[in-house]
Formats: sequence, structure tokens, C-alpha cells
Amino acid sequence: MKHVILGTAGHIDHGKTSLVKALTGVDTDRLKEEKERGITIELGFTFLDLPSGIRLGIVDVPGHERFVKHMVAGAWGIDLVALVIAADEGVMPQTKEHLDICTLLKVKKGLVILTKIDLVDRELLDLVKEEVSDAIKNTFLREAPVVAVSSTTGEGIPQLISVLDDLSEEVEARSSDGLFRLPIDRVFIMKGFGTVATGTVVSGKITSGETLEVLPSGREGKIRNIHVYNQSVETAEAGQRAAINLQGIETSDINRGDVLARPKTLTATRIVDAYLEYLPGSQKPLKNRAIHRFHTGTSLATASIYLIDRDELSPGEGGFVQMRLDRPIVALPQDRFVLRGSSIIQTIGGGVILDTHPEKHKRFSEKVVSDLTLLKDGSGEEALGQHILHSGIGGMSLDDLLKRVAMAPDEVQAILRGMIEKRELILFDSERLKVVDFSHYQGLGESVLTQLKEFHVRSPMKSGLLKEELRTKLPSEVDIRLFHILISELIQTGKIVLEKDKLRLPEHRVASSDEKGLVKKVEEAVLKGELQPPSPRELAELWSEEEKAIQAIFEHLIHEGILVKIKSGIYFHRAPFERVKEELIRFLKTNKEITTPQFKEMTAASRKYVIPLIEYFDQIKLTLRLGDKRVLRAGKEG
Ligand SMILES: Nc1nc2c(ncn2[C@@H]2O[C@H](COP(=O)(O)OP(=O)(O)OP(=O)(O)O)[C@@H](O)[C@H]2O)c(=O)[nH]1
Ligand SMILES: [Mg+2]
Repeated sequence: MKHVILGTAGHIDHGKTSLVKALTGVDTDRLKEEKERGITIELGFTFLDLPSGIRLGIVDVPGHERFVKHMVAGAWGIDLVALVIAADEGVMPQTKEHLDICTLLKVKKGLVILTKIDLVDRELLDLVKEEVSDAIKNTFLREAPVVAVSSTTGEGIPQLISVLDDLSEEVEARSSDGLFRLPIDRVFIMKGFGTVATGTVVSGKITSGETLEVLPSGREGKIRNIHVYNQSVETAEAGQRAAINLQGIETSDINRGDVLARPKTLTATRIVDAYLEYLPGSQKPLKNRAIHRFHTGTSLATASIYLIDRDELSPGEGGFVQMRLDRPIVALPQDRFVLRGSSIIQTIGGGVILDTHPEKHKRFSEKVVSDLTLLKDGSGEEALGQHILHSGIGGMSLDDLLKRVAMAPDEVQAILRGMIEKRELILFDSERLKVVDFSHYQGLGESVLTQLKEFHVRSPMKSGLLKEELRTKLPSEVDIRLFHILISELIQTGKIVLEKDKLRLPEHRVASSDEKGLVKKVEEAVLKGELQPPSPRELAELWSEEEKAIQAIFEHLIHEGILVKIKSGIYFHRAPFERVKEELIRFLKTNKEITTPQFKEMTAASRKYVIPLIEYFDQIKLTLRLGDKRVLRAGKEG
């Protein structure tokens, strides 16, 4: 069934609440203070069953200029507005301000209701009608029906109901496919039940028993029951007003302006990018970094407004802005917002949110302007593509994306699948549907090839690089799964070769750098040197080779495990090294300790080798030095 919500609007005392009562029999002014002062302060809620069968939800707002903030919260997300104008007073300041607010919030449809016609004669009524048509002629209400009624006598009420029925039929039904979201407009305690939060379900649907998160606090509670229009129901969906009874949450834990959503589906933000329309009626240009009140959903924050591509915004102009907020709010792109002045409290503008988790932008950047233009005017697919591109090589998951676009999960999934198929995106986590833009993937491939190339130049004698070692040379945000996908693809397409467990470029061969059989010669020389082996420099001089080349061969042999690096310049062949190590262990097991002269005697080598060697054994934690003696470390006895 289609759900439609009507909001009232109009100047104080023009008869909004009386009209709602005349239509529904319900007095929505519940508070003592409201009764005493005869004005509306908080939002009022009720409903009307129309002849067509549509149940029309009604939000009654206050007209008092001090409570415009409540009006904005009430008007946000309505389908129809009833602009109420008292026939005996005509168009007044909040008539205009409420009309501005509805325009900025992009309320699509509505009607004008002239009330209190019992107080005026025909002539005056005609005058007011003229005034009204003047006030609405350049607004979304220009072709809206104008109905004249008296809530006191009931005149015009039947005609009004039939107009409301027609308008409701014309309202486009909302889809319940999106993420569940309910901006809270009222919180109260119900005896025996506990905390109840009410609001309009902006998108999605929710069922009793599910767990909800209160944002921005992050508190969670289970739904004990749901009321829609005073009836207990199992499910509430987009376009309905709902009262949700939450278990495990105190009333003091929730405030008007908070948002209910499924856990972890939405994230609060203190920075948004938007397109701002600055109202023509404003007195002065809007300066960069101006501070104003920012309303979206049912929440209110203070915003510092950064003009992205100009020094100031003249009245009547629109432009891209970044707003930094004094408190976290919850919003999605395409959400509407209203700005009200901070000193003179008056509606000055509003517009559409484009990005709810942007970077801090540099001003006057062409790139930022073109990106925001795409978010404003581009398709959903383009917006998705842009967010994924900006996320870099780390990529984004479906859940991340749903916080950045105003699209239903199914729709986003379908678009992602299409882009993956076209290879515009690379999928690397099918469970979370995590993707990275193809250009970043390609860039990563290039940097793998560059890394290998540099590695071969630096270490010509090494056959290749271990996969894990290669990975440490890439940006840390590269997901391990993406890395493996890339490596497999590079191997499959012949761009790199996997040999044993090492990666190399296809053209790289260790043998090619070893035409003279130097590797073998080095190994033999070091082995022959036993416990007093030659250094790279000595061998280079001996054979008239370049020291760098010989050093590279040493490095290679160390990497291969054939040589052991004791310290810079002293490299043992593994065979004599292991022999002396065994002998040392045996000695220590029998004698418990050894002095350096004793060790020197054991190895029959000069101090140049003996001191580094015994220190090396300390270093690898085989031995422990105690004064001028060494003992076996605990745990090395066996
Ligand atoms: N004669 C006459 N009086 C009306 C009519 N409608 C409302 N009133 C009176 O006008 C006064 C204000 O009516 P409300 O319905 O409270 O006005 P409101 O627009 O809800 O006011 P706020 O919510 O404070 O902005 C009340 O004293 C009503 O009795 C009408 O059609 N005829
Ligand atoms: Mg009222």
C-alpha cells in the first residue's frame, strides 16, 4: 500500500492545528504549555483515512518563529505540504519562510488552504486569494489547488478531503528497498514498555525483534514493538510514521535529531559537501567560512561554510560548499538541508548534500569542482565509480559504498557486478563485495614490475624475490587478496615468472651475470678459507674483478644460505661454520664455560675472525657472555 505524509506549514495562529482537528477529530497540541499559550510548540502527529483508502499521515508544525527549527524537522521528508493561510491576515513572514523551507527541502507537491473564511467577506477573500497567487507564482506550488475552509463551521472541509485524496493519489510511491533510516523527532517513555522513539521512515523497512543502532551515539537496542498510526504492527516501511519501542535503551540515551538504522549500516559525519542555494531575499553576500545553523533530517548543527570555488555567494546564487559541523549528524547524498542565520535567525538558504564523508578540500581546485559536479548531476553509476576511484588502492566494500550513495543495496550491487564484468573494477573480496578501480589495479601491476626490475639491478645474483618480500615493498593498504589476484594474473600473462618460491622478470637470469663461473669460484674460495675466509675485497683484488660484482655474489650466496654473514666483511662458508658451532656446543656441555683464548685455541684462527665469531654466537643467542667467559644460553643444551 502507498504511504503518504502531509505536513502543515504557515504563520502562527493561522489555524493549522484547528484544521487538522477539523479533518481528523484529533487535537495534536498535547503539551500543557501548548494548551495554555494556545500555540503549537512541538510537532503533532495524526492521520486521516481518505476515501480512496490511502491512509494519510499528518505532521502538524508550529508557526511561531522561535520554533522554525521544529518546523524544518517536521517538513523534512514529507510528501505533501498544506500551506495554511488565514483569510483574515493573508501572507505573513512565516508563510513565506515556511514556503522557502519547503522549496529548499524539495517538497514536491502541496496545496494552499485558506482558513478562517467565516471571519471575512467575499471581497476580502478575493483580495487574499490574489495575494496568495502572487506569493506562490514562482514556487513549486504555482499550480497547486487553493481551497478555502472554515475549521469552525466546517465549510469547505469535504472539498478539502477530496483535494487531499487526489493529491495523495498523485504522490509517487516510495520504495522500501533502501537502507532502513528513521530520523527521530520525538522520544518518550511509555509506562510498562520503556523508551519509544518516533519519526518518519525515510527509506527501507524494519521488523519487530530486529536490533537497531542509535546514531551518532552507537547505542544498540532491540525492537520490542512497532506502532504505526496507533496500531501495533510487525513491520514499518518507507513513508510511514512509526513509533518504535526499544529495549535496552534509556530515554536519556536518545535525542531528537538522532537517527535509527540497522547496526553498522550508517556512519555519522561532521563534514559534508553540498550544493547550496543562497536565497534571493538575503541581505548580504555569503562569505567564505560564514557560520550558520544547519538542519537536515530532524537534526540541527552549527556549520562553518567553506565556499569551494568563489570568495562569496551573492543572494540568489548557488555554489558548491563544504560544511564542517560542530557535532556529528547522519545523512546520505541527495538529502536536503536548510541553513538558517546564526545571529538573525532566518532561513537563508539550503540545498542538497552531495558527499557525507568527503576529504577536507583545498579551495579553488578544478578537480574538486568537477568531482562535485559529477556527484550533483551525474548518474548513480558515475557517483559510485568516483567514490571507488577516490578510495585508491585500498578499495571499497558494498557496505562502505552504501554510506556514500543514495541507492538501494540491490541497485548498487547490480551496478558493481556490471562494472566488474566490464573490468572497470576488480573484485577482490566476494563476501563483502570489495572492489578497487581498474586504474589503481593497473598501477599496482606496474609498480610490481618496477620493484622487480629494481631488485634485479640491485641484486643481479639473486634469482628472484619472495612473494612476501615483494608485498612489503607495496603500499600497506593493498589487500592481500588483491595482491594474490594481481600476482597470479601477472604470472598467467607472462609478465613475471614464479620459480621455486621466487618471483622474477622473465628476462632475468642469474646465469647471465655469471659467465665466468664466478659464483662457484667464490663459494670454493670461501670454503677453502675455512675459519679464516677471504673477504669480497680480497677476492676481487686477487682475481682483478670489480669488488661490487664479487660483493653481489657474496650477497647471493648468503641469500641462498650457502654463506653465513658474521659481520660486514666476514663471511663463512656454512660447512665450517656449522662444524665449529657443534664443537662449541659440545665443549660447553662438558665444561659449562669457555674463555675467548680457549675458543681461539679451538678454532685455530686469528683474533680478526675469532672475536666476531664468538660475538656472533652471542648475537644469535647461542651463548651468553658472563664477564670474560661464555656459557650456553638456557634452552640450547639439547
Ligand atoms: N473563526 C475561526 N477561528 C479559527 C479557525 N481556525 C482556527 N481558528 C482559531 O485561530 C486560533 C489559532 O488556531 P490554531 O489552529 O491553534 O493555529 P495554528 O496555526 O495551529 O497556530 P500555531 O501552531 O501556534 O502556529 C485559535 O483560537 C482557533 O480557534 C477558523 O476556521 N475560524
Ligand atoms: Mg498549531
